[in-house]
Amino acid sequence: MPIIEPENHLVRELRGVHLFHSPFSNCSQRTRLILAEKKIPWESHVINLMEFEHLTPDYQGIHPKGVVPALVHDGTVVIESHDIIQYLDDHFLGPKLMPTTHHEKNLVFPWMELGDDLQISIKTLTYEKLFRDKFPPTQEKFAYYAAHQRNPNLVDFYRRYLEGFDPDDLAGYEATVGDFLQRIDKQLERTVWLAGPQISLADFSAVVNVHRASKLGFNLNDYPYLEHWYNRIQARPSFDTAITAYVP
Ligand SMILES: N[C@@H](CCC(=O)N[C@@H](CS)C(=O)NCC(=O)O)C(=O)O
Repeated sequence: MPIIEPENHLVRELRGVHLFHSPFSNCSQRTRLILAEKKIPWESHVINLMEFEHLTPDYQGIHPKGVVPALVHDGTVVIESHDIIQYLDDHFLGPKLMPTTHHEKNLVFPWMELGDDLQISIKTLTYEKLFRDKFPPTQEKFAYYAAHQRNPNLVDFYRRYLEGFDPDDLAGYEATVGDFLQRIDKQLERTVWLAGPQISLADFSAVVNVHRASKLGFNLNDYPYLEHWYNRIQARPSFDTAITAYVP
């Protein structure tokens, strides 16, 4: 569980639950969903990624990888959205979203791993299809990004955004997201929720990527079991609180 020692010592003074997050970020949405499901009171620190607010020394001193989200709970800093949601489930009252037996947990973990693996596909398609026109990359923005982002992988990503992504890579990412949707649909033909009869962290982990896939133009009607499941999750109050209230 990535509990980290922040360089920015000021966050150690924070009491209660604080989330450093971005409205449209799928990883942030995942953590906000769990906060809402468990009805945990929290303080919001919005980080505007397009204004490069995650590149400030203050924020990079909280999250050493220079991304959102980051959770601070009574001065303890937790990073990585899947670790944050497990931390929240472990440390707070409310519905238990991680099952307790070893066997059941092993049905949840693969969905979270899949979510981590999917991130590069989701991110690249998002930048290409949703951001390129709205937030076009420029040489100046890249220079600023490269000078302030400590994470070399992200600098390389931004360079590829500026120069244009490889069309073969984009096709591969489209296929990967399609496979992900297919895999969810197949699972939901057999079980009510992704990891069995109870809703769990697996569902909340995956739904943010399904939501993004719909915005990226994937046709969810092609996946009937998935679509029914997505409708059920969208009908929960947490979906509005954590997702549509930020970006309709
Ligand atoms: N594995 C991380 C991924 C976090 C991540 O990629 N965050 C994105 C937003 S969804 C970000 O902050 N990107 C900033 C950038 O690429 O400059 C997690 O699950 O928390």
